[in-house]
Amino acid sequence: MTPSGKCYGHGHAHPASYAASLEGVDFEKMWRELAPVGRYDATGGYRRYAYTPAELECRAWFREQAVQRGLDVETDRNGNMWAWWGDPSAGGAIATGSHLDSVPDGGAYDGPLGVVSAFAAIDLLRANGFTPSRPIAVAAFAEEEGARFGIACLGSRLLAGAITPEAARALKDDDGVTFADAMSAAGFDPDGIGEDNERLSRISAYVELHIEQGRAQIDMDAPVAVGTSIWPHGRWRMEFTGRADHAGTTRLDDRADPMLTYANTVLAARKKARLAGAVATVGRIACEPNGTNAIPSRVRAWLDARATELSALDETLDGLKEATLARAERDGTEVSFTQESYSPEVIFDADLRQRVSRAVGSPMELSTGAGHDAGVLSARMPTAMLFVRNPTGISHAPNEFAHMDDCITGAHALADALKELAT
Ligand code: HGY
Ligand code: MN
Ligand code: MN
Repeated sequence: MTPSGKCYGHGHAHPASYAASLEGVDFEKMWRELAPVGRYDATGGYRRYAYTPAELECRAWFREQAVQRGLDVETDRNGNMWAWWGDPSAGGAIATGSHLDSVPDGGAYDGPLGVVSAFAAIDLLRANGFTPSRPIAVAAFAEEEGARFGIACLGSRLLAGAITPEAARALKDDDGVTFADAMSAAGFDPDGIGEDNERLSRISAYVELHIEQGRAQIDMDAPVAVGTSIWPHGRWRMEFTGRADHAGTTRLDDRADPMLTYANTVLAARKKARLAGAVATVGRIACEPNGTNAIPSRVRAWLDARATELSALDETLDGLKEATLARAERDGTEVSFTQESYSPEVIFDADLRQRVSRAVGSPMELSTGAGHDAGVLSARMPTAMLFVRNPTGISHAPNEFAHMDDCITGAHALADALKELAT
């Protein structure tokens, strides 16, 4: 059993007392306030893209939660938000939180569950009379999904020095708006972005709670799990260039049709991934000029590829590039691969993982193919992750779901972890 007398590891139905023991904490109130922000009614999914009105409204919600709790709230030079319980200059802080931005038509939980749970955990600790001996911070990292500017975990990468300010400023969204212009338009200073060693030096560990993006916990009947690792994964932009021409009057043999090379590449990606034991996805495509009766001049498509082993990821990419170049040769088209975002395998800090695991009752452990800010920050500090059961196993889609009592169990677990680390 854990300090709070709760047991998270074995998935027993949670006594209604959990909801009662959240007195002073209104998890559901926070959830209800945030839920409508950036929700696209036609699909039920979320469109909270970095520095767009919906995401700025999420930032206002974050600020409100912090102010209501008397936490000092700030936005750092990289657009990441922080709410401090205690004086950050004391150093040795324990940070927790996640992100508020979403993928296109994403679910309600991916990101926000970690931020709401962080505020709820602070409420729980305060309701139980706990005073931390070191500062605790709730963080909401910017552009974690890379849905607008293409690079995952852009805010935490900038903080950690994992991407140069110049490269970040030049990133463009689908409308050609640069990251620099988007930051400026939202009232932030793009000239200030970059590695923030002073801030990093004040934080001794980061614990991120996240909805599970798979089915392991429902199959193991575990409401809470502890993360062990994040698979290596990346994103590559593929550009297929051909010759625009008339769809009706151009003989098949006279065509250099980039759509054909692209189509074969998608099939080859699935085949190479299956053979290598990896996963590969093409979910985003841009066709120019995108006319019904015109052979395209160019097709751009983005590959997301991941694997438990780096060798499997490399094998998938190498095999795909070879197959695609051969096909382009046949089609008379050109193809280029550009790596846009890459995250090496992350093995979470063993000591921190054990401390967190013990504090929450040693629940099941989980490796994940999903990237997180905790993965990026693990290069600069010990990080750990807690996962909350997702009965659908679905994520990055409107049907992503977690039962409220599992969410509350997760908030209790996070509170126990923070209590262990901040004592
Ligand atoms: O794509 C991911 O793995 C994460 O959800 N950003
Ligand atoms: Mn995500
Ligand atoms: Mn996420």
